[in-house]
Amino acid sequence: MTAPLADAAEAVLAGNWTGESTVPSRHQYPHQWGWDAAYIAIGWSWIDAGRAAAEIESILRGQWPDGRVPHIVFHPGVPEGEYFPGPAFWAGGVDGVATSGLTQPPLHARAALEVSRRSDEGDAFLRRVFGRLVAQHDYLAGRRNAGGGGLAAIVHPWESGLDDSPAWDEPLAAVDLPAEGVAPYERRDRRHVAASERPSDAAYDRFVQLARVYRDGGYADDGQSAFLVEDPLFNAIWLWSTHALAEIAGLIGEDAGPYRDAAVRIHEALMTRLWDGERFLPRDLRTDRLIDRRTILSLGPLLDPQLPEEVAAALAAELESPHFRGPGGLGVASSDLLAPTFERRRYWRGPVWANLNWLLARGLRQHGLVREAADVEQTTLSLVEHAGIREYYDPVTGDGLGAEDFSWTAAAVIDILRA
Ligand code: 9WN
Repeated sequence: MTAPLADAAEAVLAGNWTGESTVPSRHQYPHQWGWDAAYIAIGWSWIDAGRAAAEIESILRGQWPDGRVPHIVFHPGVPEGEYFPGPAFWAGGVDGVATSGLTQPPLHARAALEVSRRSDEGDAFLRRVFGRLVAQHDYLAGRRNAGGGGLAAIVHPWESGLDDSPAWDEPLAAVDLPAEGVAPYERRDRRHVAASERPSDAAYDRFVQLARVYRDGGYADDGQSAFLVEDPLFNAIWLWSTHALAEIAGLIGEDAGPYRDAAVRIHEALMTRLWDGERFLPRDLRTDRLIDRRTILSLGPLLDPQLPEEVAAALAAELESPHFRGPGGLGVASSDLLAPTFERRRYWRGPVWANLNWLLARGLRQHGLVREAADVEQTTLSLVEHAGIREYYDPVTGDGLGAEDFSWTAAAVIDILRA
């Protein structure tokens, strides 16, 4: 693949670097985000290992005493009005670092391991972050085990990272809104991106209401959230990171046993709680039923190295099917191309995302599905080359959508080209 693409990707990361960490995109998301930081650190690791380590240590600076790694660490210099909901809304944080109170997919241990491989610091970086990563995993295992079966539950669609996935339509519809209506708020997300590419107002009302209720309850993980879901992608990422934690422990002379055991437990819970015999589906803990929607979330367990071979093969076949791969062979769609909920241009309701394609390629390769992995990577690179380093892409035309100069897309490109 071409040098100009690599140069452009490096320029995006450099342009989004703030001195301490990297914003997802300058205008749309002017703070540091939870799982973005992990992808971005892996991208930086090929160019500047110091910045890669700083990226991870910056997001971990926002970690709460209970272990949660927040989904946003706010930059103090950015005015409140630049992003909604900003620091004043969340009223959260630690040691002078303002943060949100939600979390996001825990990709950080995996990123830390990858960063350490290209760092001159030897094990010193891993030693600095190990305790914090363990605390993050303990938080998920302890405070988020709402279903009691050993998986982590998310309490808000923003925690999935796939905010308005059709998988969340049903559980979101069941969220009660106040009789007098949701207290007024101002969306800021459509100043730089077309409304047709962003979630609906109805979805936003529920996002805001859920976040307010969680905040007003002191961010207590008491199992009372009106939205309470076990997400296969979130849990698969947690599992993938748990394997990384075991590896990190081994590298720095800590006991890897607890993390190996935890990985076995999460793997078994994924299989017993979210596999329906045909596909992985999110479990709605409010109804204790699986949510029967085909979305990219279901393909996430490819990241589980212990997945039985026939299950991995079923996921790979689903990924290659017309539900996820358009006739033009463009990347993997975020949700079923053939379903009535499919929307080509709207956020997580259909578009192709480079970070998810990157994750799936890693998962496929882990199961020896090398041709399939290379195909996903190559189509991702072509999309980006054709349409620019955007937040997401139309799976039918390949048009670039959402924010411009997007950091995790740049990071995915860099890792695919270099790895
Ligand atoms: C809310 C930063 C984040 C990503 C999420 C993506 C989007 C935020 C928003 O942007 O979410 O967290 O305002 O839409 O859905 O996955 O981490 O890139």
